[in-house]
Amino acid sequence: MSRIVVVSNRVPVPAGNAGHAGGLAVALLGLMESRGGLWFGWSGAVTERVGAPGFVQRGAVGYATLDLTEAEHGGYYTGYSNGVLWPMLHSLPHLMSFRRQDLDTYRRVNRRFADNLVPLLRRDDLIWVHDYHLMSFPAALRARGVGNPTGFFLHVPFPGPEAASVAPGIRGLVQDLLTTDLLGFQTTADRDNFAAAATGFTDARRTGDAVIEAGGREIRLGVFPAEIAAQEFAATAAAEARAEPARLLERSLGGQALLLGVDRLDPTKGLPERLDAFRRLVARRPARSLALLQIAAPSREDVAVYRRLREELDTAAGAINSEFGEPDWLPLRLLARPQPRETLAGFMRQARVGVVTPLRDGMNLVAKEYIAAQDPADPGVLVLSRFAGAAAQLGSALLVNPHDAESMAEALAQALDMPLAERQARWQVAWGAIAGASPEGWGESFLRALAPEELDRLPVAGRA
Ligand code: ADQ
Repeated sequence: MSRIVVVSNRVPVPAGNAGHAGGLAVALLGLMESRGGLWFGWSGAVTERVGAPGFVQRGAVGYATLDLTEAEHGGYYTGYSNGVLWPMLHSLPHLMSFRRQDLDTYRRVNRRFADNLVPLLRRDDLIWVHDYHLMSFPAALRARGVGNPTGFFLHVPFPGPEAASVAPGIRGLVQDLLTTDLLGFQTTADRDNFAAAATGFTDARRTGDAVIEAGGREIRLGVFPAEIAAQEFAATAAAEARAEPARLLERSLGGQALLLGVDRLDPTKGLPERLDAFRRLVARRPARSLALLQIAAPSREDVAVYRRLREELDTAAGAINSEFGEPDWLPLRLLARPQPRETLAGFMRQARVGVVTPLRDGMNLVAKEYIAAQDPADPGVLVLSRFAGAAAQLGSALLVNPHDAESMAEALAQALDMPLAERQARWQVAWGAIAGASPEGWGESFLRALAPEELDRLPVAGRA
């Protein structure tokens, strides 16, 4: 049976046997453990000495990781991946900051990763590359003679060709991706945008909904929406709603309706726009009737845009509280700290409204987590950006345009006032869309598409 080789920028090396990583990482791990696998990528460390990959074996899974030098980290990770590709792929070109040498470093690091993976490969490995940090990696493997089935999954959106073309270097990277066998996307829109870019930027031809022909080869395109462990998350939420953090939160609310936002502190998540909508909502509702808890975990703090966003949010939050607060009540609680996943599940179950309003998002797993966390007898309402990939599956949420603060405020009010029967009906539809899915099922469907001949040999989701 083929071994799975996962390649991603960060590698969730378990700290010990009891160590665990979050979400999709855990799911992929489950798949790899059942067949044996290798996980390859950056260690997370920045050093001046770059040598052979470090290697750790945990059960059937081996982790091979490389350190980055300071210059590589600055050019490949902070510079081109997060300073150019991330904003472009999320259609926020004004946040791009391009330096020619960063693109060179990006390509060089992708090649160095390939140089270090090649000696570890076996003839029948299935190679699965993840995300925008590694767009030239598949071509680097091919250039080194690797002919194994190779798939690539993009976790973030892909914009239309004109929007994509603003990122210097993107044409070459699209070309590089056409050396794979399978390209996976979160939504059909992302798939179609990529296909348009591929046919526009290169000699490739789209010969079917799910096929591109380039260089005399066929590259398959697939849509694989990322999933959560919905049943498990629902059980956690039900248990955690009775635990200490949720009880303390409830007591502090004293009957106010809770609105909840949970995000990484990132310009794509639409946080200033969300606070603007919330300010308009607060202005219209009686004092002490509601509270927004916005949890925004800092990320990429070495990128200037992210530091400025933090300041902007702090200022906006202060302004809302100083304008509308009372001696005994503040409408907004902004926490720039991550919270344990279980605690978040309990908070989500308590929240009357889940506010998930990114400007753009590949999927947004928080939207799915919020649905999974609800009490079916008395569910809250999800207010969801129509520009999150999740909107394709969760159409029964209140869908909003995050650029329209006024209508977002109206949607928040509608959510707060929604009668029980409508809340239940909307929630049932949303739950129906995610209840049977799992991250394991997601991983399996990608691997089955990559290697159809192994169809019967892959484990089936839900079966032990
Ligand atoms: P992310 O942009 O990181 O992922 P998302 O899918 O929303 O975004 O969340 C990932 C996980 O982090 C969720 O399980 C969430 O609960 C957790 N999380 C978020 N904020 C947190 C906080 N403040 N404290 C603690 N935990 C928090 C990328 C893409 C997404 C895509 C995923 C998976 O950008 O669009 O859904 O990959 O493919």
